[in-house]
Amino acid sequence: MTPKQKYLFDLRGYLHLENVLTPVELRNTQAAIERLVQASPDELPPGIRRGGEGFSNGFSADKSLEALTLHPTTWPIIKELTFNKPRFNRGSLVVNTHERQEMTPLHCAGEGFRWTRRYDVKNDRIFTNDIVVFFYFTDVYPGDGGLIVLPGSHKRNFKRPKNLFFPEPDNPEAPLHPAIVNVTPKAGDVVIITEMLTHGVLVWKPQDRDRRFLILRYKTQFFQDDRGIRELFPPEVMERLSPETKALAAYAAEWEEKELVKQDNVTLT
Ligand SMILES: O=C(O)CCC(=O)C(=O)O
Ligand SMILES: [Fe+2]
Repeated sequence: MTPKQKYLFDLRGYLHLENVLTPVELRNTQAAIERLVQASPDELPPGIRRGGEGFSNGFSADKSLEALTLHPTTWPIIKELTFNKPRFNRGSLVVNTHERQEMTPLHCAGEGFRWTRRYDVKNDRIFTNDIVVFFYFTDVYPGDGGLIVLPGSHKRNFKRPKNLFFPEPDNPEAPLHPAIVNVTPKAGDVVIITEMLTHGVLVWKPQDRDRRFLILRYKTQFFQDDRGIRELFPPEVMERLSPETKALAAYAAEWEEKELVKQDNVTLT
């Protein structure tokens, strides 16, 4: 990470990177997503299901999307934040429309009884074991809705008082609390957060445009949650992943170093 990125990520808990995708990457990914959106349920690639507002395992629908798990701009950052021990563990594609009328309340990792999610700075280096990378394929403008974050909250030390930020939870017109930021990425931009950051989602207001983005989640390679170390993706999905993506998604012990992390530019084979 550049000194500026490091400073801002540590200060705020997220980074908004502009114009990460090249015009060709953007065209190919947008076309792949449009094909998914137009597909009938039996035309979806095996292991991908439409549900709620998107497609589970949508990252595996096309190589242009799968390649984003190791994108040359985000990959070095993921390696740095995990101390070179990354594991990709989920990749859903979201198509967020005005039809969904309720907001996603503010939430974050580490708020409950679990102490397994971390954000630390050691020896001038940031460590976090729960990273979310959002690749955007459509534009978000101020007032549209979408992702909101509470900058700095990844370093909170106290429980968030109930209703502090949304005293009128049912009023979508209520002004945002001044501590909350609505992130407005454009197509081709990337937002990286530590899941320790308090965030939520405002109702999507435009009726003529939707919000399309990929959610790529990364943990440390030795992180154990409910799903433990077993396979993260259905066999039909695993089958079509490139060896590099499989390596990225593989469990490994804390002392091991994946071959993959020695490279900054990984091409899917
Ligand atoms: O819809 C969004 O922008 C954020 C979704 C979310 O909260 C998450 O993926 O952790
Ligand atoms: Fe979230």
